[in-house]
Amino acid sequence: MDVTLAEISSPGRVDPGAGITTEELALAARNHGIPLEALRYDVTPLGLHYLLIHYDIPLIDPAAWRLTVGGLVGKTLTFGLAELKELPRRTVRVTMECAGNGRARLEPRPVSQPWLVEAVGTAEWTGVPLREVLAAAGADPAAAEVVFTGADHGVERGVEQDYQRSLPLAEALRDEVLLAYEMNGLPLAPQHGFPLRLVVPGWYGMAHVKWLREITVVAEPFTGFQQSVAYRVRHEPDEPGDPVTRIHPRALLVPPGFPDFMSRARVVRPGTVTLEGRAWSGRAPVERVDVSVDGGRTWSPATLAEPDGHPWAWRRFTFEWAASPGRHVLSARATTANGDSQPEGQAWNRGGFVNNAVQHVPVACIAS
Ligand SMILES: Nc1nc2c(c(=O)[nH]1)N[C@H]1C(S)=C(S)[C@@H](COP(=O)(O)O)O[C@H]1N2
Ligand SMILES: [Mo]
Repeated sequence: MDVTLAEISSPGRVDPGAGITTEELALAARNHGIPLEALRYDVTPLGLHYLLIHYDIPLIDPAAWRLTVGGLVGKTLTFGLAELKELPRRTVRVTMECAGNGRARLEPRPVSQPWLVEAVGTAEWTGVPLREVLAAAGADPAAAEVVFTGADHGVERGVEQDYQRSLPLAEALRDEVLLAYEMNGLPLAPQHGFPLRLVVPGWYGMAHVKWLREITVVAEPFTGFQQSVAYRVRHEPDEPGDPVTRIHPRALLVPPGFPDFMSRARVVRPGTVTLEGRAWSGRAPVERVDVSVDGGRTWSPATLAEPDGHPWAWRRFTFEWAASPGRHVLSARATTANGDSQPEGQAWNRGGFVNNAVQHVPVACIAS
């Protein structure tokens, strides 16, 4: 009997049931999040950064690998890895977050990678500014977009594809957009895009195309699957929806005290507990963080670390909490210089994108 891609590929769907499926469990086991205690580090140590991989990690021989830069350019260029490393290099510290972070808390639940809040990490990316490569090829300044193609291949909702995303030309030409070949000072790991990935500071993760093999300058807005079908905020399945672009503000607490193994419930001792966390946004700098220790009824300003010259990375905050015996619910909420903040309720959409609802951390304060 013949079988078609449409038969083996899962449709886009929302699940009114309470429990996640084994398909979602399999995705969650492949694509791990940051252990929340690792929010303590300014730069996420290698291996603790979250991962999101749609298909398989491609096996790439760096000696044979080439990047092609073509489309609306004066001259189509190909680069080997050593040639790219001879171009000007720059390091940028970037907080990256998956657009689906927060999805698993939505009701009904969009069926996909079931992130709670842990799809975030901060890395020091080193590479050549994309604009250098576009200038070398003579990209047409009147072009609309630049399309980035990865070496990974799969099928999604019945559509066979290479992973591809585009950026408007003006975004592609920003100084801090990189073709990165190093992460935290080491060659990219296979799971993070070896040998080369795009890094677009401020944008949700889907824009940072891994395992880059081709860059194409185009005259019309790109309409590939990951641009016009996936990564759109939709309430109805058949509406065009709004594209997901820059990271909305979010603050997360380092889980205080110590955890229960299974439930992850937190235990602290009575007395002064220094709460700490990280806050970020790709839309405007985070300007304040407020903390609640009573389930969001009252809020007090946290102390924000001074800006440290890394405008695309998260900011640390601290808060002194006088913990008394009993049950408590802790929360943190980020606000940007634009007055952009985090909602109390869930911003539901079919894909489960951009759910930056305020986090609630239940804590039991128990005398030893
Ligand atoms: N080629 C390719 N690039 C990709 C992806 C992918 O599946 N294939 N996943 C994207 C998504 S959805 C995210 S959130 C980030 C995750 O990057 P990381 O795994 O290095 O944290 O990579 C993006 N780049
Ligand atoms: Mo993502």
